[in-house]
Amino acid sequence: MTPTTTLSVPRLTEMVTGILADAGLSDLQARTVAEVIVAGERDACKSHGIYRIEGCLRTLRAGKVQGKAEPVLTDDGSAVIRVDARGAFSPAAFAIGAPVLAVRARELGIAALAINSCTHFSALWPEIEVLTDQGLAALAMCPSYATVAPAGGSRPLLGTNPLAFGWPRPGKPPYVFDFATSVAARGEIELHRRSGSPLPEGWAIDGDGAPTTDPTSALQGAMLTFGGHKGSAISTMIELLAGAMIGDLTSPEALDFLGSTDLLPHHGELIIALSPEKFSAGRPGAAFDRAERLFEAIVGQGARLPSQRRFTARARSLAEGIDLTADEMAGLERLAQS
Ligand code: NDP
Ligand code: PYC
Repeated sequence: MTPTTTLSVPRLTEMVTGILADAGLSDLQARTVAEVIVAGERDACKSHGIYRIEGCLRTLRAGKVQGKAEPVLTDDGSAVIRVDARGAFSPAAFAIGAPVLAVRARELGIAALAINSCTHFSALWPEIEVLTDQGLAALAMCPSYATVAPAGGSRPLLGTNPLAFGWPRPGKPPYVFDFATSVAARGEIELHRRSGSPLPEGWAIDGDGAPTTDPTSALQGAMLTFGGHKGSAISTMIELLAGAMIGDLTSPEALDFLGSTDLLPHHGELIIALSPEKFSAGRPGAAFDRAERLFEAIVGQGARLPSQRRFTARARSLAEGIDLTADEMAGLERLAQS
């Protein structure tokens, strides 16, 4: 059995924050990036956990993310709030924009936060949960860089473009889904490459456009969209709304800007918050009750709700700590000493 080290959530957060701060991130950026990375480990979402630290540091050394930048909020009192990340990592920009987004959504019923010019590598569900914790429904989406072929195509063009949604459940963990619009996140392909395991069929094509289960060929070729033309269209919508519409880079433009998929992508993000209270004219109880009946019917068929696996992992991590393999622990210690 692989030996493991168990770290508490606060201890891992302290280690990751220290690594990022020592590498030159501002206090806000180090703390907010560490929080999303540790949330990934805590909730057993390894594709966006501690393995991402090295990518953050590579991108910082390449000068493609601004570790000391302070994101700037622009609020004209309308439903559209903007944060210019000024090249910082996205979690710092979200931390500055989210409180205003929540207030505005409660006032108007719906509001959107457009984040521009950020380096974005994280899972979206931590942001969604900030909003569902305040009784709001929410959608979040962003482009990435060109690594995914459109359905019927054979070359990278779209990003892995994640889409996340959350619905607040009074007294219960929220209903949240969060997925790449490619068959799997690129982080999953990289984890398969590192562990030497083949990909499931249908995830990717090689540089010649032929199906492949070899992670290295997949990383050099293109990933496929989930659900064929349906995922391809949703991914394109994300390019339009969270790229072109908010005046930021689409995935092919983000790859041109960066010149490499070895670094973390730079682009924007769109987050939309909706108030069930406002949409139901001050009587959200019926909407919440009907939502619960729907969830019960889903679970009643033996299905599970998205994020239940995460919430189970989270409860275990908070009670017992996070297990890291010997390799992962050695990697963290190396980064902490370098
Ligand atoms: P998964 O396919 O692992 O999971 C997608 C969603 O489906 C999750 O909410 C998951 O819940 C849920 N789910 C999985 N299996 C079931 C099931 N049997 N029944 C019901 N629900 C289920 O996610 P991806 O690999 O597509 O994406 C992983 C992460 O990568 C996401 O958090 C995404 O934001 C991130 N990402 C970020 C990008 C970026 O540019 N920043 C780009 C691409 C991806 P559960 O977690 O509980 O299993
Ligand atoms: O896993 O596809 C991915 C990804 C791209 C950027 C951040 N995560």
